[in-house]
Parts: sequence; structure tokens; C-alpha cells
Amino acid sequence: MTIKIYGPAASRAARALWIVHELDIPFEHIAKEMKDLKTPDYLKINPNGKVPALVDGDFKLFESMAINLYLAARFNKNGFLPASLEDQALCNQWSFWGMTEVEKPLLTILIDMFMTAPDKRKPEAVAEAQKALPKPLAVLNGALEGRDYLLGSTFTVADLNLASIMSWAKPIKVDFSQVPNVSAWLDRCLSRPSYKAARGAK
Ligand SMILES: N[C@@H](CCC(=O)N[C@@H](CS)C(=O)NCC(=O)O)C(=O)O
Repeated sequence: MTIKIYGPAASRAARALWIVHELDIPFEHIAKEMKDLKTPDYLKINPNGKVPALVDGDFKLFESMAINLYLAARFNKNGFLPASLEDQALCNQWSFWGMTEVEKPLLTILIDMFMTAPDKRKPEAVAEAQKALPKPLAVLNGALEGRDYLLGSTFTVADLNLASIMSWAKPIKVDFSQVPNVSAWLDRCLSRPSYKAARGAK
């Protein structure tokens, strides 16, 4: 049965859309409008009333990183989900790290810049978010020293998950001058045809 991915491309559903293109997974995309996320039918799929959500036969799943780690395991090929327990743990590590260390500040700035009326903007919150970024970015820069991807020379689910979060750094023009490894890695990840294909979705 074809898996279903719920959520517009201009949302965190972009992360799931990227992985299905990366792994050539047959899928049905149910874009859903934000206003339709609290209907009883959709709440049966994701009781949080948020996107993305995934349906695979009788199985339902929410949380973008959990969806991608599931898809990587279920449709794995060419070491996209690495074989060893340690390397799989590293994929979890970078996925959780992205959500807890960089997603919030990046999103705070993105929302303020592009989705907030000028009179409602919060420069203090943006300044706080800007201040929170250099430390994790330095950690990521160190982890990428001497390697193309987070786990070495192969693009894995760790890179896709983290780069899907870090992609928000582009429109908000995060200063990467002190973290050149991060800059080169992000460009490498976002230049994949699968990323471009996912961005072309509704
Ligand atoms: N931690 C969740 C966050 C999901 C989330 O907040 N999605 C947003 C769209 S990017 C949403 O559905 N917002 C609608 C709402 O909060 O009502 C994940 O990564 O899947």
C-alpha cells in the first residue's frame, strides 16, 4: 500500500517529502491546508492537529524526525540508514540535536522575518535567537571537520534530517563566516536533486 504524507511542502512536511524523493519511495502527498488540520478526520491521523503526518497501511506516525527515521529504516538503501547500532544512534543524535539546539532559534527568526506584520515583530526575541545560534553552529562545524557528511563520506538520514532544519538558515541569511564547514555541508546537502524535487511539491 502506498504511504501517505500529509502536509504542504511549505511546512515541516518538506522533510518527509525530501526523504521520499531521496529514497525513491512511492508516496501519495496530501498537501492539506493549515486551516484543515483540526478537523475530526485529520485529528484521527495526528491528534496534535499538526503536519507532517504519515500513514503506512494501518500504521500512523507524527513528528517529522520520527517519520524520517522510520522511512529510512523501512526503505533503506545504499547505507542511507547505516548498518551499525552506533551509526544509527548517531543519526538519532543529530536528528534530536537539530530539533532541540537549532530549530527554535532558526524558526523564531524565520517567522519574524517572513510571517509577521512589521508592527508585530519582536526584535528582542530575534536578538535572543541570533545569540543562541553561534554555539551549536560551532559544535556542528567541529563535527564536520575533515568530512563531507556527518557520519563520514556518505549522505545519510542524519544529514537529511539536520539539513532539512538548517535549510531555514538560508532565507534568514545566517552568517556562516565563522563556520565554513557548516556552510559547505549545507550547500552539499541542499544541492541534491531530491531536495529540489521536494521543493517543487505543492
Ligand atoms: N515537532 C513537530 C512540529 C509540527 C508542527 O508544529 N508543524 C506545524 C507546521 S510546520 C503545524 O502543523 N502547525 C499548525 C498548528 O500548530 O496549528 C514536527 O517536527 O513534526
